[in-house]
Amino acid sequence: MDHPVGDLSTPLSVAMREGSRREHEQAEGTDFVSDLLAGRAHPHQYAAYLARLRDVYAALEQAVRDHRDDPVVTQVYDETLCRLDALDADLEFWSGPDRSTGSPAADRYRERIDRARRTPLLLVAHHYTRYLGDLSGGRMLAQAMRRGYEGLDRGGLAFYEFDAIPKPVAYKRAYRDRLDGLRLSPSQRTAMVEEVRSAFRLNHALLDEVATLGAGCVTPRCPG
Ligand code: 1FH
Repeated sequence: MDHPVGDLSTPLSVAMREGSRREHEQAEGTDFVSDLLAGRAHPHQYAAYLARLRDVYAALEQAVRDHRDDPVVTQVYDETLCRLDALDADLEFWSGPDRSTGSPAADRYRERIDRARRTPLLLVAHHYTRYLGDLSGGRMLAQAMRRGYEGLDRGGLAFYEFDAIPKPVAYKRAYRDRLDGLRLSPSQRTAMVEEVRSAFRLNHALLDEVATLGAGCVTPRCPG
């Protein structure tokens, strides 16, 4: 069935998913993701990925917290989703204390999130893109990484563990229901879907940036 984004009879959650399907496929198909799924990405690359995510989540989680009383943001706000502590634990495992990023892709992503503070509705687009992704594909990624890398039974995958959310499928369903309960104008819906698409593209650019860091590195165990 076709679900035009501006059509008010299409549930918002469907418009967001369908409207970003292509961007999702493109982000999922990046070299870094294939390398990670195959256990080929260098651990330093994964550390660089985590460091970038740390920048992004620091901005996202602070923005959402600052706007948690906004009538729209309050619908998705959930402190148990917060990933900053998990990212710090994983960074410790993969890279030690060096957290410097100097990443143009992470900077652009952060700037976009900070811009959305002016229209808190759009913070929900960023919230949706990251956390529903972490509760979906993120778990598959963790499974593949457990097969592809040694020592992950001792840590390193905290980012994908949501202790307070034992049933991610039910959580995602309830989350989508809350999105669908929002009363948005057609232009707000369009803006929301566009922000989701843009969030996916920013993730894609971030993944591509990490992929370039692996160039010239033949084996996951190579030094440096
Ligand atoms: Fe995803 N994702 N995703 N995903 N994803 C699914 C749903 C969402 C992968 C598979 C799936 C990213 C990455 C990967 C979202 C965002 C992002 C579903 C459907 C699958 C199968 C689950 C369902 O039906 O409930 C795989 C595999 C990935 C890489 C290994 C990245 C790009 C996320 C964006 C930042 C979102 C928002 C959804 C929810 C859609 C909905 O509305 O239901 C990924 C790529 C992860 C690179 C890490 C690294």
